[in-house]
Amino acid sequence: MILEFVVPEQDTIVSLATNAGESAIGVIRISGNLCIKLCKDIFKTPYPTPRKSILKDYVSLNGNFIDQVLFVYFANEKSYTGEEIIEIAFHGNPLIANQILNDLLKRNCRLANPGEYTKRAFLNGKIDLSQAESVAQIISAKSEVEIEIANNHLVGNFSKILQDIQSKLINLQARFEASIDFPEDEISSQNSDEITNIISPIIISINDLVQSGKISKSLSDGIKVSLIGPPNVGKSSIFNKLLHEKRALVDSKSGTTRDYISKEIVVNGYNVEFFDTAGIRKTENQIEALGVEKTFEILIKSKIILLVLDSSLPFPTSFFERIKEKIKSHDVIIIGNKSDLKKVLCQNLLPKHFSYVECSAIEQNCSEIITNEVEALLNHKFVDDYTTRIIVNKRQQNHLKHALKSIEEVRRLVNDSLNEEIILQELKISIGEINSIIGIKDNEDMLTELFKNFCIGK
Ligand SMILES: Nc1nc2c(ncn2[C@@H]2O[C@H](COP(=O)(O)OP(=O)(O)OP(=O)(O)O)[C@@H](O)[C@H]2O)c(=O)[nH]1
Ligand SMILES: [Mg+2]
Repeated sequence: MILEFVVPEQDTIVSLATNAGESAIGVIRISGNLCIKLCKDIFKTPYPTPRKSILKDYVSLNGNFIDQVLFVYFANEKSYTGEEIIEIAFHGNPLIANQILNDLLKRNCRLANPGEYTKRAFLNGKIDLSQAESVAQIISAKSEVEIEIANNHLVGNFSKILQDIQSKLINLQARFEASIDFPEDEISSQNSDEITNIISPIIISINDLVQSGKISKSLSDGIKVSLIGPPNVGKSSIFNKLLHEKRALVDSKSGTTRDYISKEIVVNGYNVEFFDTAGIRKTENQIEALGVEKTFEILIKSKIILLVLDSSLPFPTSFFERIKEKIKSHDVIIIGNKSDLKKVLCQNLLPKHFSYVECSAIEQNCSEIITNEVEALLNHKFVDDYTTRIIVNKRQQNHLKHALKSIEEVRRLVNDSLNEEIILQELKISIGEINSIIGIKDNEDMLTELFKNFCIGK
């Protein structure tokens, strides 16, 4: 492990921890070694019991009563930042917040920078860097699944995997160093098999983590799910049912929808953007033809396609001919709509590898039937494969990719029984990359870049 020497942060920082605006209660948080003095000077409580709310008048330095507040003191060994903390809950008026903040600045505190509390928690060894990042992810998450994943990182499940990889790599490093220092311990071909057996599972687990990075963007941006099908099959009717509002125009004439429309909704924790599109058919109408072109643009961008068919009509052969190449690499759910009418559609003609559900857009349970299918597919696609629910962000993914490259190189060099010094060099690169995810404390530029995206007060 790399030994770090960290200079403790000296300033006592202060900021509003809640939103700046009218609210029932506002909270100001102070972190640093002035806290005990502030308890004594402001609240006449020189020995506050940690983690206990105390009701006091907040009286400013120049003797003015500002507000009746509740304050809580946290001792440094049991606080978020690893320093002494005071949280002051006041009546949620922005004017009161300003008065208290100004008074604290006069008492030698300074305003906190974005993410500075979490940065201090990291520097004081309360959390590692990947956990610090998960704090920001929890706050900015757009879907419940993201919150669940970020919480999983915060409790250290991701860190545990990294530490496990790290300790295996460090053991290997020690072996190679020994064999360089004591050539009689040279890595034999028998040893080389053993080393390959250690490295291969590491490669698999890093590769899994790298792959998980691909989905973090989809989860935060919203997952595009489009309703595609021939005209008049009920795409717009289903779209309205999914949204629980009459958003799209519905008509018995074919070719009603021209421009696509979309709306984001939360489907069982996932942030999903549904698209209603123009029905696909050959048409002389120029506007409708342009609409069909747009449908194909949306189709390409979609993660999931809800292929809507009218189950009361025969299998639409020419429609399938036209789209089969285009949907080949997509996740598709075929929806046999209009199940309230007599079924004519021959299910045997449908591609077997897509799932198929029937529903009726004029019945109540339509939305539930479809969202259950979508959720099952999303769970399978995004979460089930990552049973540990660990999904890496872009920064972590980059370090993992570099680590992977070096470890694969180590495996190749070991198999070819090449020079141990070169192997050791590659091994050290991979250890350095893993270290950068957990966090090296002396890289100020990297820390500044990472914490600047946090909100103030966190
Ligand atoms: N019986 C029955 N009629 C339906 C159902 N879903 C839609 N319809 C009717 O089918 C017609 C077409 O519905 P739309 O939702 O406009 O179909 P669409 O696929 O969006 O059509 P285009 O925009 O023209 O491509 C309307 O008259 C709807 O009322 C259903 O489940 N059962
Ligand atoms: Mg329509």
